[in-house]
Amino acid sequence: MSYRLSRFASLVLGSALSVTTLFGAGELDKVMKERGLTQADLLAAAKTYTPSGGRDKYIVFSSGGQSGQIMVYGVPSMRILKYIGVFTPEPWQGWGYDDDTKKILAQGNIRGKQITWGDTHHPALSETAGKYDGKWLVINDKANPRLAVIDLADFVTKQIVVNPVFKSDHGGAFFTPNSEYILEACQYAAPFDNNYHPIEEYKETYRGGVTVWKFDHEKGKIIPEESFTIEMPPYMQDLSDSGKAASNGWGFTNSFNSEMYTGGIEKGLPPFEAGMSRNDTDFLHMYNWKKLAELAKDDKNVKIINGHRVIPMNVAIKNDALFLIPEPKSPHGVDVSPDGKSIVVCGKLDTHATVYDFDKLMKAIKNKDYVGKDPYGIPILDLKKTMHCQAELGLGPLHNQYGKNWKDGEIYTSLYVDSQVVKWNYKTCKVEDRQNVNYNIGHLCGMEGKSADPQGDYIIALNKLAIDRFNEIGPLHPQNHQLIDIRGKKMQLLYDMPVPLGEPHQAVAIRASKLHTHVRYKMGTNAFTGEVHEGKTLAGQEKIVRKGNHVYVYGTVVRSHINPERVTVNKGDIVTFYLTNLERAQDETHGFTVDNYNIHTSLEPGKTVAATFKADMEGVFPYYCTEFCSALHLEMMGYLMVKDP
Ligand code: CUK
Ligand code: CUA
Repeated sequence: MSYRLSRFASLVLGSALSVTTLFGAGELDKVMKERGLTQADLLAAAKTYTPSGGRDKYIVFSSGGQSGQIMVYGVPSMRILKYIGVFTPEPWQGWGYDDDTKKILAQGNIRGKQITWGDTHHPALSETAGKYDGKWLVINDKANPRLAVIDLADFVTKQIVVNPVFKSDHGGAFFTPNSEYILEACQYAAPFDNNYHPIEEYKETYRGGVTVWKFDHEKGKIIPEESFTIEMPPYMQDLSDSGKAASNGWGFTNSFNSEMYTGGIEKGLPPFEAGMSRNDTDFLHMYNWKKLAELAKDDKNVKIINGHRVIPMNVAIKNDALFLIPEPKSPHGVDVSPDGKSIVVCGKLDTHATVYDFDKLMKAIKNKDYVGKDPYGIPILDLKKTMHCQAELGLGPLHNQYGKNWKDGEIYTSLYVDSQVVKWNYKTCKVEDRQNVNYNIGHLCGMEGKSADPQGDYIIALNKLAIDRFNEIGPLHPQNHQLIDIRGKKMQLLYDMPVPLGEPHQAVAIRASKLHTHVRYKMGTNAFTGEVHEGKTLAGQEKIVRKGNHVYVYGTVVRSHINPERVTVNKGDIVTFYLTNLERAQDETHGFTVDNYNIHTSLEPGKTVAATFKADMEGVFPYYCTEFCSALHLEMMGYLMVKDP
């Protein structure tokens, strides 16, 4: 081993011991040679490698895109820890295969129709004074406009709500600074009612908007009855952010298609992408959700559509609660600074990021300093007078995250077309560093990088394409999340993580120390409601009860048996298995299935579940525990016998 290398390795290992004593002569050198590793690789490895039993500093919640789920991983190890079943059935967790989870999934039915997939985009962590409090996680489904609430005490989805007026969403979920509300912006404009309206009546009958969902921060429940939607023009609303600190009370949502173009490629008209991007600017929407929430309580300020309160544009305008500001061509991300004073918008067809000054926005509003009104009468503020500066970043700027030195202007922006992360200063609008990523980055994820308390340390590039980064696995490639060290003056790329679960759009990271999860449930808990389960059964209470043609099995599971072990029913009976896991030991989960009946449950210690099905097939059906829980796991079984009476 060369002198330089062993010196370097001692540095990396933080030890004065010579590397030769640690590894035997030349061991490290040999491995490096064999694997073609450079010294930079070694340093990156030392920064990410987590020895067995080690923990990560941060936990990341990433959207699962088309999987309709959420992926959880640790930083800096980039080890995947869990997929959380959200909008899509997830068999391991029994999500969608037992009664209790089916009930939650059914909350997401749209007009009575069951939807078994979702397109998750933007996870959001609940906040207290703009800082992540580690209690709740909310995510949107763009395809079927819904929000889901995940309880961070057990990483389980507890509620799904359907947007009553939108036909798609995108700019959500975003918590207001004390989690009073969750903002969810529309994407593709459509009629708010459920009727047919010809596209020729686009300007009159199609609408965009932002739904302001009331959130019970204590209970972690969205309260639809106390929620409302702000009607907006049929510009395609896009990403949003909630104001905080200085700008608390305001929401910001950008848009594309201020042209209100309606397509028609089949008729020889320009395609959507051409018609929608003619204007040099689109509109940043700025709305006072706090004021509108008060107004929405009064019946005379709202119209009811699909049983939901909608504040018409004219009411918002009259109350000085809705404004537009021009923003560069087809913007995507809008990201409010930790102090709420700067609003950074990226125009994805423009090379610039635009920094708006909240004080200037307020001044323009106060002085009624409008450059005009849009066709719906919404006042338009002056871009030049409300802007702080514009930074020329490169091609395809999309999203922003703030660094630890945000007070001095530290910010990071993703460039989709240039495949770069740019470090720049939003106070001076000067570029400071660039890091190439592989390839075509969408969002980027800082460590609490959009809260009031950015931690710095890392940026994760959520790349849309992986191309040549991993082993070949067929035409459908994984996505590539790249971990970047931002602690130094120059960014350093540390690690590529393949993501094999749909396209993650946005991810949010929280300090692991802020999460306080249960190890087990209180005995007999329905994990999805947090209440005592109706089927709670303790040791010695096991029984089989018949009520008419409905057979209820009150059972227990504990290493290494299921009690009861034989259940005999008549063909055509309805069967409900109530099962309680009596274990108190950490990680002693049992699973349960009845073969051929499409039933599966996960029974973490203390949990009770119900699984109901119609015994419509005659025969003998083994049931068994699906988790290898003990040396006698295979013996943890029983028989369901279905006879023709
Ligand atoms: S995103 Cu949803 S289109 Cu840039 Cu927030 Cu990927
Ligand atoms: Cu319980 Cu296997």
